[in-house]
Amino acid sequence: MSYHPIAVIPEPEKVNVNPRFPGKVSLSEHTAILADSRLEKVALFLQSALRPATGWSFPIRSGCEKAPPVGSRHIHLVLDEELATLKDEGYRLSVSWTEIRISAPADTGLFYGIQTLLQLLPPAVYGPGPRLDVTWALPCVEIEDRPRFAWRGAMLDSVRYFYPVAFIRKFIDALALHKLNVLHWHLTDDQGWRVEIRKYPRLTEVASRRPESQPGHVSPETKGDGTPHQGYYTQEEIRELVAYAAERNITIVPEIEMPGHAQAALAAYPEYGCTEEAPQVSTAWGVHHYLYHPGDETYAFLTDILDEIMELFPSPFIHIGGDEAVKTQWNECAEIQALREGLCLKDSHELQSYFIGRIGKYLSSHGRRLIGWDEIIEGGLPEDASVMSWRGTSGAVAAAKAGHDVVMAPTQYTYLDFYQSAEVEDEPIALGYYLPLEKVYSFDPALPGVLGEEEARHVLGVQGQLWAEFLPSTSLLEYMAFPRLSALAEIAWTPAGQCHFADFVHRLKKHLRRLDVLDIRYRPID
Ligand code: TNX
Repeated sequence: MSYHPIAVIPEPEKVNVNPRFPGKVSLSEHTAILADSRLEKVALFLQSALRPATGWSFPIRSGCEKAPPVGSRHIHLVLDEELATLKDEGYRLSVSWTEIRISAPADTGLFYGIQTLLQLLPPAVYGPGPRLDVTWALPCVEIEDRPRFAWRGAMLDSVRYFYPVAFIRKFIDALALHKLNVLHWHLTDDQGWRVEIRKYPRLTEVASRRPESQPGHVSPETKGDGTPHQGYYTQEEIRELVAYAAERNITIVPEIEMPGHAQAALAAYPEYGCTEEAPQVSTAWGVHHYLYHPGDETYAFLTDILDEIMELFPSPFIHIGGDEAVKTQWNECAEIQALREGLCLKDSHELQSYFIGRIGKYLSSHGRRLIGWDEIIEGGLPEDASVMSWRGTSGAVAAAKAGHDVVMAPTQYTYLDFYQSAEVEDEPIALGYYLPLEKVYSFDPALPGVLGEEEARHVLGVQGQLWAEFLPSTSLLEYMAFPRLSALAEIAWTPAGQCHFADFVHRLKKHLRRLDVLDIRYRPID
C-alpha cells in the first residue's frame, strides 16, 4: 500500500496533493491572516495557535484593506455558503504557492480547517517556542473534509480522582486537535461529588471528600491508601471551562448520576435516600447499593440540582447516568413498594423507568434532552430519551430500532480504562480486560449488517470512556487515553471505507511527535 505524505489524524475525507503546485510552501514573518470581521474569533484562534512556536505576529487583515505586499503569502479564511453540502463542520483547505485558503460554510468548519492546517506544519508548531531553527513549511494540498458522525466524544471521570482545572483545559485542547466535539463529564458518583451546587452546599462540603481511596482491584485484600482525597469544580471554574470548550467547538455534557451511584450525595443529604442511616462517601470501587428514594422530595432535590446544572451547561443533552442501580433498597422498602403499586408499576425496573421518565420530562420542558446509560431501557425506555450503549451494542440496537437516538460506547471497543497490552505485568494497573489500539480502530459505530440504513441514522456517534478508578494522576490518564483516543477520533470522523489500520499507524508515528510536543504522556505504540 502506498501512503500519501500527509499525516493528518483523523484522516480527511478527500486529500489531493496539489498537482499544479508540487512541493512545499513556507510561512514567513510576513504572513498575514486575511479574514473579514465576522470571522474575528476564529482568526484570533489561528493567530494564537501560530504565534508561540513561530515567534511571528500573523496580523489579521480584513478583506477590505489593501492586499498584503506581493510575495507575502497569506492565510485566507473565507465563509462560503456554496459549500453548504459540507454542513457546519466541513471545510475546504487549499495550499498553493500563492495562497493558503480555508473555506467553509460556518465558523466550525473553519476551526477544523485550522486544526488540519496545524497538522500540515511541523509538530513543533504545538510547542511554546519560539523555534528559530524550524522551517514552517507545509505541502501544497487540496483537502475537502467533513465528519462522519455528529457526536465524537470522550468521557472523563473526575469523580474517582479529581483533576485540576488546568488539566481539563489541556484535555480539551487534545480533544480539539483530534476534532472530537463532546466532553462527557462524569461529575457525581459513589466516591465523590465534584460540582458546586449553590442550593445544596453539603454536596461540596461533605460529598466532595473521602477519607481514602482503594489503590487496586476490588478484592478483600486491597487495603485503602490512607490518603484523604477531595476536590470539586466551582461554578465559576465550570463556566470558564464551558466557554473554553465552546471556543474549541466542544460541548461539555455533564453527567449527574441517578438513581444509583448516589452514595456520596446521600452521605451529604441522607433524607433523599432509602435508609435512615447516612452512608459514608465511598472509599471503594465497584457497584454500590445506595439509591435515591423515588418520591417527590427527591424529585424536587434533583430538579433543583438540574436547574443549576442547566444554567452552567448549555449542552442540549444532559446525562443522568442510570447505570448499575441495583434495586435491593427499593425492593426491600415497604413504603417504596407501596408507592410503586400506587403508580400501577409492575416492578422496580418500571419504577426506575418512571423515575427517569419524570426527570426526562423536566429536562424537555426546559428544552434539553435526556441521555442515559443503556440500563434506562429496562422497564421501558422513556419517550424522547437517548441511550448511551455500554454493555455491548444490543441496547443501542433496541433503542435505534424503536426510533431513539444512540451513542455508541461499548466496553469491548471504547473502554479506554482496559489494559492496552496482553502483557499486563508491563502495564500500569487497569481494569481487567484488554483493549488494544487496533481493536478500538476496528469498530464501526454504524453497526453495518446489524442496523438498517434508516436505523443507523439514529447513531449520533461514538465515545471513548476514561473511567478513573486506577488513574490517580493525569499522566496515567493520558497514558490510557492516547493514542487510543486518536484511533477513536478517526473512526468517528473518517468515512468507514477509508479507515485502514496500517495507514493509521503510519500517520500515527508522526502524530505522536505532536503529542510529544504537547507533553501528552501517551502509551508508546508497539
Ligand atoms: C461500570 S460503565 C461503570 C462505572 C465504572 C466502570 C469501570 C458504567 C456506565 N458504569 O461506574 O467506573 O464500569 O469500572
